[in-house]
Amino acid sequence: MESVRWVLAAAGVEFDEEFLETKEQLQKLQDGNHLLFQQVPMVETDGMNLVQTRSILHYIADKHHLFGRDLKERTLIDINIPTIKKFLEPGSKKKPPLDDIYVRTVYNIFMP
Ligand SMILES: N[C@@H](CCC(=O)N[C@@H](CS)C(=O)NCC(=O)O)C(=O)O
Repeated sequence: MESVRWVLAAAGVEFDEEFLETKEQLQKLQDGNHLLFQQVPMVETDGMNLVQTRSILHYIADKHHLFGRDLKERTLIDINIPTIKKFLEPGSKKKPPLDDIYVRTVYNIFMP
């Protein structure tokens, strides 16, 4: 979910967050048919209940022109999303290996 907050912030979109703190809150969403696969995160936007983190990221980034100018850029971004999620998200338990070329590549792309 952190990555969804990031892309919303990068896009300058203001949003309200609802944190689920009890099983009953999740159950209520599931029972109300709000979640396509019965899982969160879910983002309500443009009349849709978007689920699946990567799809949410794609939608918001594409809508706000943050998802590359062409197919090559989009693919580069797409390739790097799992690495960003794994290593760079706050709270991530995995730390980037010092000499990992993959991680350096991501840093160079997003933090040149
Ligand atoms: N593939 C989903 C996975 C989402 C997921 O694992 N959600 C967990 C919470 S972090 C969930 O809703 N668990 C409740 C359940 O499966 O009943 C995504 O990428 O968003």
